[in-house]
Amino acid sequence: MSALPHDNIRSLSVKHEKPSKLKFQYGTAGFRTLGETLDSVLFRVGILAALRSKKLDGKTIGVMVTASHNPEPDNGVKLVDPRGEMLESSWEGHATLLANAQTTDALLVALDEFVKLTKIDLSKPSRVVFARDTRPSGPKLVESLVDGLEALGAEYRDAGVTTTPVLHYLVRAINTKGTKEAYGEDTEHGYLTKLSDAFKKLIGGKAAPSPLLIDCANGVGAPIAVKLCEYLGDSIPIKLTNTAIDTKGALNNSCGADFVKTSQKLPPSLVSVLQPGQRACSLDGDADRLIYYYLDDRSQFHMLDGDKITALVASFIVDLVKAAGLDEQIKVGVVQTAYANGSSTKYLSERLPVKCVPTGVKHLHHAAEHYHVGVYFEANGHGTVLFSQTAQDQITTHKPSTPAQSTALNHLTNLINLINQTVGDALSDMLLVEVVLAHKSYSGVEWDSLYSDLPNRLVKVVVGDRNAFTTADAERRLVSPPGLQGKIDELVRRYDGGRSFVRPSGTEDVVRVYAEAVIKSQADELAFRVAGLVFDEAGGDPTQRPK
Ligand code: G16
Repeated sequence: MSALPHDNIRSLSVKHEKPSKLKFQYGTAGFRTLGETLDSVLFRVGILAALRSKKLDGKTIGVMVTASHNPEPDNGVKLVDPRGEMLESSWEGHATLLANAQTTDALLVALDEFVKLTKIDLSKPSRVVFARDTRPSGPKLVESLVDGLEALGAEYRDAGVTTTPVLHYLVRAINTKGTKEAYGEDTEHGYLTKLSDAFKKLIGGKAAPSPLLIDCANGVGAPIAVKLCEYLGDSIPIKLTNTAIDTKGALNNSCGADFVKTSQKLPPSLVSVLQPGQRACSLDGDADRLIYYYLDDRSQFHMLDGDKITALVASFIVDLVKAAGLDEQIKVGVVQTAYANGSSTKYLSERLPVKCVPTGVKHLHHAAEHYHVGVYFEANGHGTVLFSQTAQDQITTHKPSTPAQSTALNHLTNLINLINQTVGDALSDMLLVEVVLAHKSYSGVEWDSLYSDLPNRLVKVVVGDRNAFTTADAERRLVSPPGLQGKIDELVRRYDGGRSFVRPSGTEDVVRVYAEAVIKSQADELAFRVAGLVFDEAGGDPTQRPK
């Protein structure tokens, strides 16, 4: 094929016309908005995925249909590159451009220009694997996606209803099949086997863990967690809750990782279920985020978020690397965002190199690749650990000189298999946390006491145009609107231990405000005062002013 099949694209594109007036944007996690408006976007993403595969010589590209932690009526779509990582950022702008071509004619012109600009050889094959979460709008959107794939004659595989991390795993497994970097069998069974086998080896010989309660956010994590429990057998007692994937309106509703992290409290459905001292965790709607928590003896809620997971996991890996006799060769580093609690950054920086990057797993992932072992978690519980090829080679070839070194090397090898290195994976991360807790004989209390979080508050501000807010210095400072950062600085100075920043969301049409201070009431006050500044600057409706 030396030119795009215009007739084919045209005949299918007319079934998927772009709604006039709507503007779409490929943001932090792909396109994300009300599911009922996304038909044309999915069709065009199908075409784009096929072209991405052609550009990469027929490698398999992933497409995930999900809106993750967002409310049930939302939906979204993101592309996954061949190694299971997020779409290369230079293609995000192209995706936005194609999604906004108003007519089929305009789309064809934009596609021709795009193929020319990016020098895509249209004679190459194209292969795509896709999946969706449990949202009611999913099946229809997948049909639109398939039309886009068929418009370009792509080969495709439907991975069905599964989690975002499983889809990322499949992409990597398909593309590495039969190579020395083979990632595992390219099926859900392969994924579950890989994780559960590694877990059983790591937990072997340790005291049986106490029961863990998992809040599945009434999302796609539920059916996959049910299957995972079968593979885990009696290696860990797990009780699943919020598994109602067929109940309308239940998804992410007063449950799930985002609810817990943002409201800093138990999902109401767990209040009469969770016992003091018992560990629990929440997944989000597509099971790529994880937040732990427990109630103390006085039934006080304690949250163990992405920062606490970083502290726990990074120190465990550092200790293993040392015990294996590889501490000269393998350096462990951490990546965070501005949302990381100030106490966590202090705790980690005293022990390891720490880098701060803008929000979005893609930024953290790329930064983590610069370490031998890179541990990254956003405070919202989205993250993983990357072992570079150099580190993996050191671990497999190092000759242990003592039994202790040999054990540590085995543990590191099993960790590499346990951790889904393609992207944040709530279920894999949950198993990782359980391994560390078992090895350290920690309950939630000991884990929590690694450092004390500074009180903090996150506030959303609805503004007319979130793109009027631009940032620098890993989102820690506002560049525009001009003058606003100065006013924020002035406010922050009045609060003991005060810190605050403002950034436009990449997944919702809002501006986010984060604040922390030594005292909870002060963190709340600072957040609302900064939110007020943002609101006034954006000229919002006075009745909607954040209070
Ligand atoms: C997505 C991204 C995360 C990001 C989150 C919130 O998460 O993958 O990296 O932290 O959105 O982003 P924002 O503040 O820009 O809206 P998920 O779990 O929704 O895919």
